[in-house]
Amino acid sequence: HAADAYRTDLMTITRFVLNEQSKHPESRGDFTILLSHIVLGCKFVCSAVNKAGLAKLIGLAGETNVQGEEQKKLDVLSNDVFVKALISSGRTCILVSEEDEEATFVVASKRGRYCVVFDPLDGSSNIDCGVSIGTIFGIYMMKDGDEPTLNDVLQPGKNMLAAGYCMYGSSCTFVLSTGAGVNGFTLDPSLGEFILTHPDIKIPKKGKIYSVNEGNAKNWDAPTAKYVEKCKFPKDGSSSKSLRYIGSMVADVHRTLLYGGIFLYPADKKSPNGKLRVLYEVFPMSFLMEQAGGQAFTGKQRALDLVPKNIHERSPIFLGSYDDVEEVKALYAAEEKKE
Ligand code: P6P
Repeated sequence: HAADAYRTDLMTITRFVLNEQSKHPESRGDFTILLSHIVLGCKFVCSAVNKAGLAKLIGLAGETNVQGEEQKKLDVLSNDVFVKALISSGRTCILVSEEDEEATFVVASKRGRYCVVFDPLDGSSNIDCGVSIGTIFGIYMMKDGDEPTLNDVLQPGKNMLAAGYCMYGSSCTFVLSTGAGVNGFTLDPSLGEFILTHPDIKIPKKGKIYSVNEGNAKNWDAPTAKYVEKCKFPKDGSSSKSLRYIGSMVADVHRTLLYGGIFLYPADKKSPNGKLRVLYEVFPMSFLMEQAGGQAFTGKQRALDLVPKNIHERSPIFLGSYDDVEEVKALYAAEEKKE
């Protein structure tokens, strides 16, 4: 009867994080408070994105961001919301945003111990055509000492305490890891709560999909070219992989996480470090992939071992199913032997 239609053991993201917190009796709940502010930001952006077409938010804000791309109003709005929410949490000391050239150092009276790196609205060039976009974030604990410095955010990705993304698509999906696996939550707009819908996500060990912008093929290096060729014309008689490329990292990575396969944004002659940003695109997605049983490789090393030198640094990235990334690593290792 009707009552059965309502699940009563609602596991909201807040309850979930509180459960996690209870495993660390020493914690004072600062992380839970920080995360609740990130979740609030995502709920706001979700609502703004869903109304964008109606609210005429689409269109240029007139300025350009550090990437030289024209900022759309939703970019500006999302960045403002996250910066304000994170500062008001009273738990952060440094913020790095894709939209801001310089890091934000939180005023002492509002300062906490966490450093948050984020892309408030990744894939924003897709806003106007309704393709899924998302917020990507990573969280570090500041290093010892009292005064926060840039070194607190120029840490290798393996030092992150947590990472996640929120995808604004047909539904609003929040995927999070705090270092003990990956869990997915879906926003129930009638409750305004994120409900646990994808517990303990594990990426298939091997996938049937590869995801890359083939338009850059003429500029790829040999190992990448060989790998993509292998996806299309496998020598071992196996069937070729399907190509799925949305051009919005959160959407491409979310599909890879759930269905398996590999997402790659390799280096090319024009951009030797690829296109994606280390702190708030490569690291959070690599962190999630490892936590889900996959892996992430830069073409030279494990992505999470990379030590960034500046906050908007880029890196090539190959991430996804463990076995698929292993094949890329073998091709790069073989190339290295030749040199
Ligand atoms: P390309 C979107 O602009 C973005 O930053 C990522 O979300 C996406 O994966 C990538 O760039 C797409 O880049 O060069 O294939 O259009």
